[in-house]
Amino acid sequence: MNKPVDTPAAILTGAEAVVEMLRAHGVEVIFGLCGDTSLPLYDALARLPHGMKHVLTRDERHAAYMADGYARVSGKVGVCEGPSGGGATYILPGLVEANESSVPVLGINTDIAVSSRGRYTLTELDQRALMKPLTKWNAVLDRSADIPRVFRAAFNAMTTGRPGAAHIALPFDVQNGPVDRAEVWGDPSLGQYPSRRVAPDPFHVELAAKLLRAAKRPLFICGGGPVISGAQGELLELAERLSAPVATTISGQGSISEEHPLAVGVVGSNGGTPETRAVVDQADLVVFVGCRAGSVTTERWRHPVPGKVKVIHIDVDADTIGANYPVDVPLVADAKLALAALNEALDGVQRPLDAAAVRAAKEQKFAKFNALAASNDAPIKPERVVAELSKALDADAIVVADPGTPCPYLSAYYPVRRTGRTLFSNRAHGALGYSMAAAVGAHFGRPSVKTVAVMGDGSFGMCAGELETLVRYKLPLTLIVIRNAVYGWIKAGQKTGYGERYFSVDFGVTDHAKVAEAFGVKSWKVEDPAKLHAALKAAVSYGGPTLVDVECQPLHEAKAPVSEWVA
Ligand SMILES: Cc1ncc(C[n+]2csc(CCOP(=O)(O)OP(=O)(O)O)c2C)c(N)n1
Repeated sequence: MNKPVDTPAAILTGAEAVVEMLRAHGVEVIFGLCGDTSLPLYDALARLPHGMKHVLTRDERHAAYMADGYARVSGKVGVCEGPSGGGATYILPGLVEANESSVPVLGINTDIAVSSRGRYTLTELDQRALMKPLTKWNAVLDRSADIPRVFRAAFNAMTTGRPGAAHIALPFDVQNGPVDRAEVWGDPSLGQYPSRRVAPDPFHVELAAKLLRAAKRPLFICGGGPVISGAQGELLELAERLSAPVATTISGQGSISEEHPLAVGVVGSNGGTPETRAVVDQADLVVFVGCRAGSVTTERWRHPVPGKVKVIHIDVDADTIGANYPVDVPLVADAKLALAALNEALDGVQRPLDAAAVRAAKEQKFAKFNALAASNDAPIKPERVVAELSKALDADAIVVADPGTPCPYLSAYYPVRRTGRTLFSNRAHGALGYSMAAAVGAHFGRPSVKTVAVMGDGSFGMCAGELETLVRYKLPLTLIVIRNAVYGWIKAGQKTGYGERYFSVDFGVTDHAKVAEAFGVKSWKVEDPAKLHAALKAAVSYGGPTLVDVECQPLHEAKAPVSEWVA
């Protein structure tokens, strides 16, 4: 247990206790934005020798996205904070995304004083009701003495079972009230996830092993679970033992290196292709690992066909098992422990490696991609952007993709060469404008590698103000803006599903390089595909924030790996 820092007082203020509780759980960085109700908390952060870094943001949405990006790559809880009223409504989108994506993020909003409740006080808001349906765990503090217990409960909830977001509302007078210093303690192991692992029922392990032995063409479909659980080693051992292909969802990328002969890549309606779908359709047994088998992964529950394949479903969250597919064997467990148990049960099984079907699927998929990526057409094809970016970045670089063009293209074609979290996107709610802030957080979580955010111009419009933060902290991030002056994803939907009746989806051209330059970001504008490589190389090797504005083929005219449009 971490003891509080050595301050002489036996009684701390509530705000001091909050700082101590964060430190006791191993928190290193807090992303946030100030407000009137936060003054005691900020003062405690200013006075105490806690060693934590506070990153001042320009929007609470981005503070929460930063905490999310930080948590995704560091394996630690991300922390964000903001004031009452608008600070709470603005921080909310990031908490929802984190919660639904199984990312532990703690949101703290300060609040009006308990003594001011119900008196039409400026910024009064029912934070308990606001956050309850959207977080895994939340509380509004009514008295200072509860601070230690409430923070311990929040860290426990965030990092056990299925990880998720927690929210604490911290009223002004609660920050000033007394807390007994002896109560201020925490377990730093709860600051990481998963902090406690759940082992599978041996009975179900035996049943699963029996099915795996009997299966002719078993296939793994990995969601975010294996990466969250750090189960990559156990997954690889089992896949190689069975010579079974490993497909992933977008969140599951990093479960296996996509260079491995058994790695299929992404399957599903966003980022999947007809070739990867064919591998799914060939399976006679599917093992979903830390995967909800949702609409995108399964192309609306059509691939695999429910009832036509045997299913083993591994998930730490029992609710997901059997929600969409009839399940032959449920394994309610941490992915690492479940896969380790299966390896043990299958000890002695070692099938010869047969990766011919996976190799053929990948070759076919990438032959089509490479032809488009070699194109010298202007506006530049998205395939060319992805190909040039993969050449410009090291295998350990982190790439964050916004919805629109970036997500399907990067998840389908950017080669994830490492296990662990190196490419990610906000797949729970897919709100535009996520990647820039998430990349900031990812940089703080893993500062030794290059981090890049790829966004559409729609996303840029939703996050541009945060450029100032990148400049203030001199962050060596590279932002790539796919400029096409349209909400392309929606226009593509109008093209394929609504007889090309385009309505209210086009917007004006912005010179993103000039905007970024005005903030102090070194920028490039690229319209000629021949100049893209040099610009990307220069941008990623520069020591401060950079932006590359790329004029791109609009998504509705491109050959995007999105199954509804391909059909
Ligand atoms: C906050 C939010 N509002 C609306 C949407 C719906 N939406 C999904 S993709 C998309 C278009 C994205 O446009 P842009 O960022 O320019 O990328 P493009 O599709 O043109 O590549 C929209 C509006 C969303 N995902 N998030």
